[in-house]
Amino acid sequence: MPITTISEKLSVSPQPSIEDIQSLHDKGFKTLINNRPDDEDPSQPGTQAESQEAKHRGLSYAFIPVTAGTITEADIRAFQRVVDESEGPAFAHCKTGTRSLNLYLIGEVLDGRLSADEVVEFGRSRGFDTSAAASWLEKKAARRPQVEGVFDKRTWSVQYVVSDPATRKCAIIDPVLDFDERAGATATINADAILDYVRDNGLTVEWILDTHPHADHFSAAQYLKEKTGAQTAIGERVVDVQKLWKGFYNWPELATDGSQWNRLFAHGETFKVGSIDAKVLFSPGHTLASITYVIGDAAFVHDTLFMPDSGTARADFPGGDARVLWKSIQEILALPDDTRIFTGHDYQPDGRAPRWESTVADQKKFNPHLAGVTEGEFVALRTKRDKTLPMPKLILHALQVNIRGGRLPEPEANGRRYLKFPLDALKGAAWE
Ligand SMILES: N[C@@H](CCC(=O)N[C@@H](CS)C(=O)NCC(=O)O)C(=O)O
Ligand SMILES: [Fe+2]
Repeated sequence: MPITTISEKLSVSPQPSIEDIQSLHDKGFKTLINNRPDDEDPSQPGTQAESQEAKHRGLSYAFIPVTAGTITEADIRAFQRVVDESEGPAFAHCKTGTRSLNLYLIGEVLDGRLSADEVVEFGRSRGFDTSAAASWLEKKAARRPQVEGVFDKRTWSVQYVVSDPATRKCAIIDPVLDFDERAGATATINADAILDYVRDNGLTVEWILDTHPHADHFSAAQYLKEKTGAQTAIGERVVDVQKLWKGFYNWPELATDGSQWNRLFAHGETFKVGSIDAKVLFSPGHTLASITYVIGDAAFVHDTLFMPDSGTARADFPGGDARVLWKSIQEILALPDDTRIFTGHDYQPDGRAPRWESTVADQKKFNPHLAGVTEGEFVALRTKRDKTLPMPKLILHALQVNIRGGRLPEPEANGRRYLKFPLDALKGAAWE
């Protein structure tokens, strides 16, 4: 049994026999890791026999079976955890040792201790063909969209251009159409800056995505659709928000079938941004229709989680619900720990510069609304805080535009557009 020492904590080897396993303890190993699925060939001992023998010899045992083409990040993290937690050197094997070494190498690159270019040579110099680890890392890099955040300081909103480096196709998420409520003036400063970025980077816009009908700014989806011809989309439950606000605005003529968008996404639906896979999670609680877009390794969570130093979104708008928001957040936090989380607002606590990117791991560890907090505590703190928050200053302006996909009201006979406000419709809202 040729054993190759990889590090102080890890050696790899081809399939050991039961007698070989008996000798591991004397060789100073503390843990046996089996990376080989059972039944690959009839002569292998299999996990039950290996585990029994390991325990008999006082070794810890871990079964993390993988095949070359189906290694997941969870496998890599599980492998790392076992090696880390081993009280001394760990001994890992598959059929030849290559898969075990690949798991190690991918983990080293993901954690920045090794560069992806060094993976093949690392294996070759030790007698292994580790090209499968290199291609795993290449594929992962291709799944990683480039994300450009554009901060709108008037509404503390973050708009995104998410692009696929391979095809140069992109999606725009939650674009803002500028509005000054004092002058009743609209402008396309933010949307035009986004279009400049798209042009300067040679991108083609495939999608204009909204995470929910925003209550604090107009959506620039319609304007950008006219400029780019891209498809607009939002969560399918937007129809419930339309029905709710149709009543508030007393607009019998409003179509409440979501026909104002090109596509309505349901929970679990998938689509592509260029060659990158994207998936939709239904994330209600802040609104009835909120969704999260998971594009490659990046999740656009908009008003669920804010930055870890800022907590979470409010849940007191019509159709909001703190308990439902908690559930949606738990689903987001169940994504892999290194998923990049991009929030939709940053209210710049203590005047710090705006920030919008975190990770699932950061959120779990540092977000004061989540770390060590139970569902009951979350609901209590969210409800208490929401009682103190006045309505966003543009809620009544924004929803009449956003439930129509970012379309301004039609002009009247004089060519001018007018907004309409229900008085005393939002009961119980805090006054500033
Ligand atoms: N002062 C802002 C408030 C905006 C607001 O209510 N933002 C929502 C997201 S649309 C939120 O969750 N705020 C959380 C908080 O302020 O704690 C405005 O008037 O626009
Ligand atoms: Fe919002």
